[in-house]
Amino acid sequence: MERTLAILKPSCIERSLIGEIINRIEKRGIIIQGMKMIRMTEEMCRAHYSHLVEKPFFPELVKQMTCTPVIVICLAGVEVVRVFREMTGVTNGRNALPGTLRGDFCVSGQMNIVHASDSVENAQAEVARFFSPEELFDYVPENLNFLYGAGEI
Ligand code: IDP
Ligand code: MG
Repeated sequence: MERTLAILKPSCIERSLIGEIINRIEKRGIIIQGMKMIRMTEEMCRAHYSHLVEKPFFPELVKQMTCTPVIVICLAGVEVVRVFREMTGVTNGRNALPGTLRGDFCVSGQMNIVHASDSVENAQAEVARFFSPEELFDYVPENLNFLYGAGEI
């Protein structure tokens, strides 16, 4: 099984969508192995969004990501990096397909409510950046045999 990182951004917190997003994650059958509320700092934004630090909008991005606490969630499942990324939808909520989190709950490229890791390599680094090993729970849900068929895991 893989792990990936979800962040419920300030635009999710402020719009009272925490329950909606977690509900969708649970209903899909994705396993939650860690979850907490934190306040991101500029330093954390620089590490998390290192590919964007030179962009003109980066100061605005820091402002957006630090204006309220966020909820970070470690998700687990077979191919969960791709599954959750596709479930999140493309960056700009106005282009995201209906049925995706961004396509159903936002209309912005900036206030796009959820972060999803974009590759297995980045997912591993992001989970390790936001969670210590003691904060992650590698438990086996009772319904695992109904989430996946024989040989899928
Ligand atoms: P992603 O969140 O879909 O992976 P990235 O390109 O990694 O997209 O960008 C990270 C975040 O930075 C986006 O989710 C969005 O909040 C913000 N962002 C991306 N492009 C722009 C832009 O052109 N203007 C302002 N904010 C942006
Ligand atoms: Mg990204």
